[in-house]
Amino acid sequence: MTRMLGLLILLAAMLQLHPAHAAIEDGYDLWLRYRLLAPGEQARLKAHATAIVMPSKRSATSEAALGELQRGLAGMLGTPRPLGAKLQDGALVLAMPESLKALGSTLDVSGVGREGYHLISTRLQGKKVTLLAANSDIGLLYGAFAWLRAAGTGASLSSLDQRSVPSLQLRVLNHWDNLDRSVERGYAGESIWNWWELPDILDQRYVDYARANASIGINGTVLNNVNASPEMLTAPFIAKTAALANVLRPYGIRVYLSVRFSTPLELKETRTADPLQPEVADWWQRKAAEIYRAIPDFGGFLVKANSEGQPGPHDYKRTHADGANMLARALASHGGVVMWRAFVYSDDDPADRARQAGDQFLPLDGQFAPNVIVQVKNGAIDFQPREPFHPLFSAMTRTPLMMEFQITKEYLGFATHLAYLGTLYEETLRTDTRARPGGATVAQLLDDSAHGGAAGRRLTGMAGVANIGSARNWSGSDFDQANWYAYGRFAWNPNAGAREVAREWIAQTFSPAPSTAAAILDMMMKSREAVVDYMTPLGLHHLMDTGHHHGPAPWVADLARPEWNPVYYHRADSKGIGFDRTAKGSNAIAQYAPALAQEFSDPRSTPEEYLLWFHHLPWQYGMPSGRSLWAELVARYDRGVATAASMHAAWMRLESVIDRRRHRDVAARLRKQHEEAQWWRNASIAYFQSVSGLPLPEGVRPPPFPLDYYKAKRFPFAPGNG
Ligand code: BDP
Repeated sequence: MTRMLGLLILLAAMLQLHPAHAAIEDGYDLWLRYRLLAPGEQARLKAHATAIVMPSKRSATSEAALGELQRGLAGMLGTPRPLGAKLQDGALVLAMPESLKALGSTLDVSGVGREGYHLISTRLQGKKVTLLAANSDIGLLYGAFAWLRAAGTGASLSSLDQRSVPSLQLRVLNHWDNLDRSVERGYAGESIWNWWELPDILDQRYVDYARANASIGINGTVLNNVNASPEMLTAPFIAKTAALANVLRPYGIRVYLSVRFSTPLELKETRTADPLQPEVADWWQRKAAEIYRAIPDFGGFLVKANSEGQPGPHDYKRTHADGANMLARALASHGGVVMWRAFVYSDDDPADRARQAGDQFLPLDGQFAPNVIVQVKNGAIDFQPREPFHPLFSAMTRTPLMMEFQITKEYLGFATHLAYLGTLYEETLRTDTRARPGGATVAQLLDDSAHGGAAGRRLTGMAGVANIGSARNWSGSDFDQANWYAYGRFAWNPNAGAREVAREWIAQTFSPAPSTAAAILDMMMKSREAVVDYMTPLGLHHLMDTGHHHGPAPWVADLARPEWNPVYYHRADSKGIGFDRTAKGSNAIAQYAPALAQEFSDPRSTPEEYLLWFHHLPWQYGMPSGRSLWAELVARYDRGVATAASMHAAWMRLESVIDRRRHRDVAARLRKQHEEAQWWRNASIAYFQSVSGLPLPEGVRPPPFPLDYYKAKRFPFAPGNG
C-alpha cells in the first residue's frame, strides 16, 4: 500500500516535470516572467549580455533598471550576469549624455526627450556592444524593459536600432478604488492599496505593480475612485499616499488623487464649495501646499463633477471651467495638473445623453487654464463594447484633451469573458475624425500633431480605468492582463497596432512558440468582436442589467431616469429599432466634423457597426448582406455565440502546451463565456421578437426558454457594484 502511494507520488512528480508544466504558473509574474530559454536561445542571448556596464552615477531609478536586467537575464539564462564598469565585447552598456561622451560615443540623444531611449548595436572603444542611451535614468529604465522585451520575444539583438519616445505626456491608470478596499467595477478582488496598513506596512506588491507599469511606460496613477471620498484629503490619507509615492517614484510613476469637489465643505472647513469664493480657493491652495510638502512630485487631481450625483461647480451656478481653473491655480506653482472629466450628464436635461457632454463643454472651449486637461471617454455614452469615437475629440480644439479608456471590463463580461481590448483601442485611435482637410485621426488629435503643435506645447495624455486588484494574477483572469499591457503600449504610442501588441504579450506571457502563439493571437483578435456580436450588435448599446451591468436586460423600462433604462437606447417597437441621432432625431451627429456628420446622417453611408447608434430603422430595412435588419441582427447574435464556442475549442487544443494551472483557469472562463454568450443571444432574441412580433428567420434556433425566464434572473451579489 505504502509502495503504491510512493509510486503515485513519484508519478505525480514526474508529470510536474513535463516541460509545459515545469514551473507552477499562477499569473503573478504577468508578462515579466523571464522563464528559462531553450539552450540555443540562451547562447544567442548570452552573446549580447556578456556583462552589464553602467559607467555613470547610480540613482534609485538606474538601480531599478540594473536590477530588472539582472533579474531578467538570470531568469532567461539560469545564471546571473556580471555587473561591471569595463567595456567588453557583447556588453550591454547603459549611458546618459555625460558618460556617452566619456565613452567616445557620438550618439545624439537630444531628440528622445526626458523619457525616451535609443537602443543600438554599435562599437565603443573598439568593442562590439549594445548601447542603451537616454537623457535620464527613467529613459534607461524604459529602455531596459524594451531590451528585455526584445530578448523575451525572440527579436534579433544583433542589429538593434530602436529609438522610442512616448507620444503622450500623461500615461496614467485610474483606480476606481475605495478607501475600504472595495473597487467600483473591479473584478479582481480587493484594491491592491491596503489603506489600513499604510503608511507603515508596504506590500511587495506595490513594487511589482510599479515594475509592471514601468515596463509598459505608464508614468502616473490615480489611486482612488472618481466617486471620491472627502477623507482622501485628510492628513492621515496624505501620509498614506506619500508612502505609496515613495515606492512608485523610482519607477517614474507619479501619484494623483481623485478629489470630491465639495471636500472643504464636507470636512467642515469652509462654509461653501463655491469655486469663486475666496475661502474655498484659499482652502485648496493650503491643501495643495500640504500635499506637496509630503509629496514633492505629486501629479495633481482628477475630478468627476456634476455627474451621476457628484457635487460640482454647477451647484453654485458656476461652469466646469470655473471649477477646474480654481483647482488648477492651487496646483500650478507646484507643477500639478487637473484632469477634469467630461463624463457628464444631468438629472434634468432631456437632451440625448450622447450629446450632453458636447452641449456642456463646447461653449467652454479655450476657457481652461493651461494646466487643465479635459478627460474624455472614448465614446459619448459609456465604455460600451463598441461606440463611435467621442465627438469632443475633434470639436474641442482649443483645450487639451486626454483619452479615457476602460481597461476593466464593466460592460464586456467582467473578468469572465475573454475580450482583448487592443482592437477596441486601435479602432478608436485610428478613426479619421475628418476634422482636417488631409484627415486627422483621434490619435493625431491626442498627441497634438493634428493641431500642428510642437510636442510639449500643451498637455497630452491617456487614462485607463485599471483592472488591477489583489487577485493573485492581478486582473482576475490571465487574459485580462493583456488589456493592462495593451493600454500601456497604446498610451506610449497611440499609433501602435493591436495585433503586434498582442503578439508581444503572448510571447512574454504564454509562449513565443509560433504555432501556440498564432492560435492564441487568433482567439484574442476576434474576441472583442464576438462580445459585440452577442451583446450589442450593429450599434446597439447599454442593454446590460441594472446597476451591476451583468447580463442582458433590454426590457428594463421602469428606472427613475430615462437614460438609465435600456429601452431609452434601443427604442425598439413593433416597427423598428435604433436611436435616431440625425437632424430628424437628437441631432447628436452635428457634434462631428461636417464631412463625417454627413456620412452618419444617411444609413446607407453609416458604417454597419454604428447603424443603430445613429438610426432608427424598420425591421425590414435591407442590409448590405441582402438580409432584413431583423434577420441580420439574429445572425450577429449567432455569429457571436459561434465565435465564443470556437475560442473555447481552440484553447482546449492547447492543453499540452500551456502550463496546467493557467490552462485550467482560462478554460473554465471560456466555457462560462460560451454559456453567457448563449444567454445574451437567447434573451435578446426573445425580447426583440416579443417587440417586433416577427417570426424567426428560417433555420434559426428559437430561444430555449420564454422571455419571462430571462427577465426573472437576479444577481444581487454581482461584483464591482459598490
Ligand atoms: C460608469 C460606471 C460608474 C462610474 C462611471 C464614471 O458604471 O461606476 O462611476 O462610469 O465613469 O460606467 O464615472
